[in-house]
Amino acid sequence: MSIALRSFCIGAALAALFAGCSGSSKSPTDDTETPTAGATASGAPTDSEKVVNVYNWSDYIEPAVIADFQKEYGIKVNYDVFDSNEVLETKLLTGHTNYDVVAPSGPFLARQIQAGVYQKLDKALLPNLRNLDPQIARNEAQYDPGNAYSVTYMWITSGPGYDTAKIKQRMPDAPVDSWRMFYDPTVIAKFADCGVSLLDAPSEVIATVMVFLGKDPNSDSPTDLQAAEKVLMAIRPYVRYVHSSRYIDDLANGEICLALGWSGDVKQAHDRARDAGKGIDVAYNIPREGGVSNFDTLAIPADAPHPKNGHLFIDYLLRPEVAARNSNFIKYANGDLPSAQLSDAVKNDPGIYPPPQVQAKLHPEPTRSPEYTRLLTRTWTRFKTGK
Ligand code: SPD
Repeated sequence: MSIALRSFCIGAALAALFAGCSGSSKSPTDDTETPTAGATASGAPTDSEKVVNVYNWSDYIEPAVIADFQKEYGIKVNYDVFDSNEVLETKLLTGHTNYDVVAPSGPFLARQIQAGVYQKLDKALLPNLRNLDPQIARNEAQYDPGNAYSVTYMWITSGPGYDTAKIKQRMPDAPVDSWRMFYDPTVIAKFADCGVSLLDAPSEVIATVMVFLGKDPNSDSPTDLQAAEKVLMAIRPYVRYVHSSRYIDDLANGEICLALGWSGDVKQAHDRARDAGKGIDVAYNIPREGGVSNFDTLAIPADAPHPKNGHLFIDYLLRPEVAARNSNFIKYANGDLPSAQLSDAVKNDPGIYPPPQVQAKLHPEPTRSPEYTRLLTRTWTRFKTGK
């Protein structure tokens, strides 16, 4: 989709959101739900159509987990992926997505709940809620009070992902654990030739620029936003592209040497590079200045055609062994209490499960107001187009 068209869609969707599109356009499940026609061996109800439609972030599940759910329950999983909250939000606000389970990040979840996009979870259908880490659930409740509409799937940070050899070659004392890697023009300029990418996640990236500037990442001041835009425009000439999933393979293959990426995605790039055996080593750091953290959640749209199957799928993902398999594979911290099946390598990786002193320096990504979002969208378009 072109930037212009995407901006229009987001603008239209946000206009609907903040005009209160929740009312009549979001039909409750009652009028689309198929009658209960079955139950699992343990008695959990299923929908009559043996299908569940899932829309999740790309590179965010162990593929065999999907296959195993299908085998166990005889329910077919139609699995689509996205790599941007804005894309998910546009679809949800348009309605009739046909999805039963979606994975919005916390700040987006919060405003989508306000817009009436989701149905409350039926907690009786989610016995594996008992496995959730209560502290994580409390933290996520800032976006979903009472955890009424969502569960935490994974939680994440963002920071520099880099090819250790190429960075060292160009700058032996590179500040690899600092936002200066991106936002100091004299530093990023050194890596322009080997390729730098940034996430296409305006709200989160702006929050990281605020951290770099020593400003409040929650700031909704237009003056602060202008200061952040100035930083971004100054580094634009050194950024090869702005994209939220392409960098995984590009880092692994040596197509780029530095990416502002999400923790687990960079770790996956590390694994892919190792498996390719071409001698590329990819590393990830949470910047010492502090960073931005986020929750990706699982929720059920109000008009989901198979809400019982949706609950069953969410409950399955909350099983300790399934959550651990996913984290071991995708390298993100899950919302469960650490279980025996979580590998030591993942559990002890400070880039995946940051120690308390690092967590103390993480700022949860804020939920943006409509006014701020409009300004931010304009800033972001100027940044992406370089004009
Ligand atoms: N490949 C999975 C990436 C998940 C990223 N979640 C988005 C967080 C938004 N702040």
